[in-house]
Amino acid sequence: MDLKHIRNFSIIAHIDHGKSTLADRMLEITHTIETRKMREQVLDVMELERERGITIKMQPVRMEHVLDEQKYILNLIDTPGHVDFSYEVSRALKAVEGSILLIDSTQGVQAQTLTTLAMAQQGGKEGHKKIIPVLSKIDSPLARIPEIKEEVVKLLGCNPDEILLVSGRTGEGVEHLLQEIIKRIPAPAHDYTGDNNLRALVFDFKYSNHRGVIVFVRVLDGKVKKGESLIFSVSNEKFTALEVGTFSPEETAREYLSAGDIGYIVTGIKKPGIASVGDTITKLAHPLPALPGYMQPMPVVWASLFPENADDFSELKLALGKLRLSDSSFSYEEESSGSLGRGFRLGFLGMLHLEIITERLKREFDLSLIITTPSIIYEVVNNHDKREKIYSPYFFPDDGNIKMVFEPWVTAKIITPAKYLGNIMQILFDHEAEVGETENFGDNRSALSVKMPLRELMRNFFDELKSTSSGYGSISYTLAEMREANVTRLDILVADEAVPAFSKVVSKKRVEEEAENSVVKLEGLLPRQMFTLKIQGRALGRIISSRTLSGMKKDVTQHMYGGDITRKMKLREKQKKGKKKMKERGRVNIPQNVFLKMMRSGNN
Ligand SMILES: Nc1nc2c(ncn2[C@@H]2O[C@H](COP(=O)(O)OP(=O)(O)O)[C@@H](O)[C@H]2O)c(=O)[nH]1
Ligand SMILES: [Mg+2]
Repeated sequence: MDLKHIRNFSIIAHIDHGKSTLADRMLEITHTIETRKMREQVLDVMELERERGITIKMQPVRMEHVLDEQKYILNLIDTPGHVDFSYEVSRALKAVEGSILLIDSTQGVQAQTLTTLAMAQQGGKEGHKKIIPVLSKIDSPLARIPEIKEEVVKLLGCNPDEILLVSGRTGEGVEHLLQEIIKRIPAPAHDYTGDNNLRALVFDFKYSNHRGVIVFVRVLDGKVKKGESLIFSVSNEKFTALEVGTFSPEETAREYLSAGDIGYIVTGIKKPGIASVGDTITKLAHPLPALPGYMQPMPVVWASLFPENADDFSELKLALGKLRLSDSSFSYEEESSGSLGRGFRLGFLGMLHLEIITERLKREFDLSLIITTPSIIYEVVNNHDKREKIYSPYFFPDDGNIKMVFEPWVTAKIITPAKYLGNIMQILFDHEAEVGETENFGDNRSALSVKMPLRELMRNFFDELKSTSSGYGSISYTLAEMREANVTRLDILVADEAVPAFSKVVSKKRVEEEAENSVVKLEGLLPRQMFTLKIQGRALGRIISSRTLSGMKKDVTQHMYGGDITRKMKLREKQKKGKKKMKERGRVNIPQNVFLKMMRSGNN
């Protein structure tokens, strides 16, 4: 296809503003997906995405549309809206010439609207990334079209007539939007001509057991065909294109991909760590300079994973390698701890990201894992003036050996209806925030600029903001400077022994409350044991919270009615073994779901 007749664009927005639903209607109108195969948010293909009703991974899809008797190729990339997945958005933006900035006409501009817009405005070749403002959900009785239009005009400095109106639910305005995409978004341009001058930007990838790594590419220059010898510019790895194709949205093989296209290349590479997002693919016989890649994402929260059974270490390593091939935004590094053995320290882009990754490890790889309480990074200066980064609370030194501690702060923007400001100020105060400017933001809404410790943001701030603002407040944040912190390590003891996975670093001011919360939560989660045991919180050199979990005397087979005697024997055998293990290790066996539940904030 001639470059003139290709348009590449993404849909960006705050979470739940209707991106995936709008994409559904586009797929229908362009007959990309047969009506009988259509389902809601069809581009959310992952099981977890469908269960939670959110988009986690970006999803490209190729559509065809006719305008004035000319056929156009429209490559759309649907993106996630949650702040933890902004890295997906930033990568998608590099593969396209323009974006639809979708704003929910019942909600108005939200925090992530601003963040994604900022990303779209700074991205783009020669900075000519086009933004089309679109109001969504105009069918809703709650839509406030004139007011929200005004907000958008203020935000973009655009003409009100440039703002389009759509409903993903009824399909109203979608056909017109497709036409406007063709008119307003520039056709792709290229630097080199000639089929051999291939440059393809890797913006994502996935892994298939049979076909190895499948890279998602935006072809900038040249042409690529099945069977050709290619090379990754940065990792310098050679491979043969086993197949090339486009997304419909499932992979559909094609004869070739050429400049302007968005598609995939099957590499056959099975080793992890070779393909990376931001790398450039060129022809082996005709290498070209690499395209500017992507910035490494900055993890904000860390947690360590240990196999429950030490023999599973290599299996866990393999699993992480594979998972990394479908999510390039988490990092992992080997770590060992005296009592937990060998494991990995993982870096995540937020708590939701952490939850998704641990959930996927459990589901997709069936591993039994011990997961430590998530923590942010601290920099500790010890009594010998050595400055050290601490990722895991159980490595956080005792108070006696600390001279100073530093922790990351964030700059955040909160958008809320003005009537909730008072309550929000209260939780901001409670979370040690410094409140900066307040801007009036259209129809009785305010935008607050604040700074707060990342530690406090991670202490359930998102949920508290949601509940104090009846769901209307939204927040986006970026990491800022390191500042001195007044924190200490809190250990949780079970049967007089500290469980490293439950240690956390907390504000000294809140240590009692935190200890009590953890101890009570654990008391509620830990299954009763054969014997009475103590659950305690210890910090600043003393026990500050304590509960006793009474024991039970019970035959483990008691709950089975009659039944299979060999199963009963097995259970008794297991119980014996279990007891032996407890004695050996001198501690209580803690089931995996207890770690998972302790890890999550709140009381779920
Ligand atoms: N009334 C109405 N609801 C919509 C419309 N589009 C999406 N929704 C609803 O808004 C929610 C979020 O939609 P989704 O497409 O998943 O949003 P995304 O997070 O931006 O991808 C879902 O409950 C949709 O049913 C629309 O045009 N009208
Ligand atoms: Mg979505």
